[in-house]
Amino acid sequence: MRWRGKVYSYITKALSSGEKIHFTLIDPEKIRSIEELRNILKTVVDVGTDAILIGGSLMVFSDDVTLVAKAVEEFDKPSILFPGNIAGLSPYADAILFISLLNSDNVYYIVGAQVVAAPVVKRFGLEVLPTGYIVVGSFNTSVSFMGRARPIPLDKPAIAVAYALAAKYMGMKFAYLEAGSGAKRCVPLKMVSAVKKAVEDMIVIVGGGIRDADKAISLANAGADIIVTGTVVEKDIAKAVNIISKLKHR
Ligand code: 1GP
Repeated sequence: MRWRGKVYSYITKALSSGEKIHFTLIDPEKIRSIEELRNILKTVVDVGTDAILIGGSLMVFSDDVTLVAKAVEEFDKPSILFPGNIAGLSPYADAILFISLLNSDNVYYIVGAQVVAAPVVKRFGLEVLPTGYIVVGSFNTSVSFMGRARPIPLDKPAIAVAYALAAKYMGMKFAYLEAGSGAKRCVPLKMVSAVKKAVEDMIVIVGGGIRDADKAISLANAGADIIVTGTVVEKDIAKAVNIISKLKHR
């Protein structure tokens, strides 16, 4: 928990020096053993990932989140909660992406879960990173299904811009364009560039379906400030290493 209160400035400092940021997403449901988790963390930290996101849409229990957050403490990188629901909270993380799923059809995912979580977040003392979460592309992803999202069509960047601007005007610091974990198609470059151009100093996070370094770099060049990869870390760690190292040494 050494990073508490320092995560936002760590991110903005890196961005203002021209770096792009990489977050490694660890889904507690996918962890097979603590040794494997430590190996993954060591590999991604050594190659330059900037922080570890912890979360998932299904089967997440706070004890599992705590296990991952405690493992991250062995490395000098922040742990950031990325909760799909209130069971994704843990007092052992540094910060939380306090997300509102803006294009959900269900008020629970826009503000209901957040109201339940807020006093707990305060009690835990987590650093809060206010985030407008915008689901893009397919209905056939876990985040779309579980979050009752009405995903933004891939060819409608103006709608993503409208959501991201609304998030900015409501005071959120981050806009997360999410294609969904394991998505067949990631967020289109045109959508990323339109959103970044509109929101300017707001931090744009892009994730979902990013499986190779070329795609990660194109997204960063289009305006993504932070690139998130999860599935590739679980399925092909060598590819994840390639993505991180190329992104950090563009
Ligand atoms: C999902 O954006 C993240 O929330 C990561 O997606 O698992 O497809 O890398 P992937």
